[in-house]
Order: sequence, then structure tokens, then C-alpha cells
Amino acid sequence: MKLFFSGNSPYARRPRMAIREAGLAGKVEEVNLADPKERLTTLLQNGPGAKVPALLTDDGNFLIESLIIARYLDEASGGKLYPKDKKEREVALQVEGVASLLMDSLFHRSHEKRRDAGEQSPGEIKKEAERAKRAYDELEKLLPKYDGKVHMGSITTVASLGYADWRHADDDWRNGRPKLAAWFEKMMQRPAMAETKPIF
Ligand SMILES: N[C@@H](CCC(=O)N[C@@H](CS)C(=O)NCC(=O)O)C(=O)O
Repeated sequence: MKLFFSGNSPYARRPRMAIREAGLAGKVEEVNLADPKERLTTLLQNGPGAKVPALLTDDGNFLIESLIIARYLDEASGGKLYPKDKKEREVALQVEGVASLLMDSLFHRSHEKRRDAGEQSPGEIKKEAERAKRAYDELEKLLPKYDGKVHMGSITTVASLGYADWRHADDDWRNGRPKLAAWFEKMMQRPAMAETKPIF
């Protein structure tokens, strides 16, 4: 398998951490499409999206969308990325949903903030900032349910919070959320998280 990614993409970091945590590192070649031109050409040769991450399977199928790729990697690893227990699996999905919501919201706001001043929508920026705040609060509240677990819920949470540190440092998400802050520092000790940390 080949995983196409680019530097600090939080969407690509999600499968990159998953590959390491699921013991698939020897089976997946990671291809860093650092050059924007090369990235566009390579991705468009294989599909319509031109976004990372994308996974080329051993059978030659080109999978896009990080949630689909996570599902595929879970199957490829014999189910290492979600708990087997039904109740715990539900919690993993609940956390993954909130962390995905946060990632989309942070990403959208970051793009909006980088548009020319005349093109920005202050209303959109405010709406997404409020949504992100609610998601940070929910991840703090849910923490007792996923503390100490490594699954796609906790992996996606690390990807989203790491992206917040890079693009939305002003959110100061640790402030008032001490359990989430301590949990994040602990998770960052894991090789899968440390090796894929955004560089900024
Ligand atoms: N919904 C997609 C989002 C992926 C995405 O937006 N990736 C960004 C990098 S973080 C990208 O490749 N953007 C290129 C573009 O918008 O042309 C997923 O979950 O994989």
C-alpha cells in the first residue's frame, strides 16, 4: 500500500498515526507530496479530489477521505483501530465524531482567516470559533470514557488538537481543560504521535 500525504495536514496525520499504532508501518509506504505541483499531478492522475490523504491499495484501488482510509486500515490490521467490545466501540465512534467535527471546523476557519480581508466572513469565523470551543469542551467532558485508550477516536483527537496548536494557538484550548491538556501531553509521548507531529 502507498499513503500519499503532505507535511502538516491534520487529515493525513490521522491515517499516519493509525498506520503506526496498528502495526502496519512495514506494509505501507508513505509518500510525502511536499511540492504542490507534483502533489496536484500525482493526485489528479488517480482521482478527482486532489487532496491528501489518499491511499493506493495493493490491488490498485485509490481510496480518498481520511475516514474511509481509517476504515480500510482497520480492516487491513484485523481490527486494531477500534475496540472489539461493543460499548467501547461506540465510545470510540462518539469521540471520533467530535474530533472530526473539530478538525473540519478548525480547517474551515483557518482557510477563512487566510483569505484576503475583503473576502473574509467575520460571521463564519465567529461561528466556527464557537463550534470549536464547544468541541474542545466536549472532548474534555468525554475524556474519562477514552482516557488510556488508543483508537480512531483518540487518534483523531490528537490530530485535531495538534492542528489547533499550529493554526489556532489563540484558542488556547488547554486553558480551563486541564485533563485534556495532560492527556494530550501523555499521548504525545507515543512514537506514532511524536513522529507525525506538525512542524511549525
Ligand atoms: N475530507 C477530507 C479533507 C482532506 C483535505 O482537505 N486535505 C487538505 C490538506 S489538509 C488538502 O489536500 N487540500 C488541498 C486542496 O484543497 O486542494 C479528508 O477527510 O480526507
